Amino acid sequence: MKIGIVCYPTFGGSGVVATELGLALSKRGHEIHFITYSQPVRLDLLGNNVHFHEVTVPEYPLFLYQPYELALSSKLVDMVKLHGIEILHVHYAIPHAYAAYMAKKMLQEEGIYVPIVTTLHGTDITLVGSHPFYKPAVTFSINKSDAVTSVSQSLKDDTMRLFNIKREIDVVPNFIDFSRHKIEFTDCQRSLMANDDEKIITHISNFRKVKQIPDVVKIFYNIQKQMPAKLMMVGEGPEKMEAERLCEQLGIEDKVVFFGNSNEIDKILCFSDLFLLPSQTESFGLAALEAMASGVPVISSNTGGIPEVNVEGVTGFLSDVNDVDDMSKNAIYILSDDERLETFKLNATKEAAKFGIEKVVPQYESIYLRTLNECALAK
Ligand code: GMT
Repeated sequence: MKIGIVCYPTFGGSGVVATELGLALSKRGHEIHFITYSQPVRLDLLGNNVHFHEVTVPEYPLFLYQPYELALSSKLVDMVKLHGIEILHVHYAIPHAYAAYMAKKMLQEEGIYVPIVTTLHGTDITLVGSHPFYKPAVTFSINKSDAVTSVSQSLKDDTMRLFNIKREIDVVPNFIDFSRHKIEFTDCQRSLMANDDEKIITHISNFRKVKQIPDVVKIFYNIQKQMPAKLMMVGEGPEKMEAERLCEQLGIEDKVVFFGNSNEIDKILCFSDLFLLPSQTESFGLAALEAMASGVPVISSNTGGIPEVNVEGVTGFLSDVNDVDDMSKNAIYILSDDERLETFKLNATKEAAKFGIEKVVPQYESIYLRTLNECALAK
């Protein structure tokens, strides 16, 4: 199949999922066209079957807001015509599903029929999409997609609850490509980051409010009172400066490393003992799954789709949002006994194996085929 993939090219989970899916599909012989405003951060393999088409938005001073949707839908029309793309898979409803629908309508005028598969990732539904300013357009775009998938059952339920949805939603979970996720070196270089007796706690996110960054710092503060420990804070975002300030206030700044965005997540997770994800809401928690795939147990909130990934008492523990005391207590419980920590690490690896990409890619392929068939019949 010739598949066009639209996504955010940034470090966010939806872009990562879209990129890894596209690369996996290309390895299975499909021709993949990424159409987005810059090369996706995890797209390092431009091969025969993988193409990247940049969407540029010409600046015009009349516009307070430059019209990205317009540029994207025009680019989609051009790329479908130029490369014979058969199906468009858009990740994150806003504004991708909306722009794809416009492209589809423009193409129809020329007798070209390209179905749209929309994957909902979370904040496009739970935080941003349900805002009254966006809701009618998001509802419309979901209902007009030819197939809709969500990354967890919880996100599907949220979508049904928050919007007037008149179509089926397939749940296709996020995944790990273990061939890309393997640790390619034997020495994790742990000694560069911490002494042997120190436990390494890690948090990776886009440092937005929804991630409850102050809770990450407070949980770590409680842990390091009980045992020698270091905190690795990976990512960039609006809450980062405040977190640095909080570390100083608590007098733990020499125990916390702020990495910024990193393409070396595997290396950081390789030397981590515990992962913290105390988010307010999280439709899936790809970062937690990536941690588990590296054998890192997870202390998280019990919100959204996280319970579909982190298994209570097996791969880690889940607490109510904001319950810093409970999360600290659970973290200390796991870390304070080396044998127990080892068991949680093994469990995390085992559980993550259930989310191997080889189980998920065929699900998307069959959704593409089903959609193409349905659309051919409806023509
Ligand atoms: O976590 C973020 O804020 C980034 C966001 C995104 O759209 O890139 O992540 C969402 O999609 C990920 C991939 O499907 C999910 O694993 C995250 O749970 C989800 N984030 C939220 O729901 C807050």
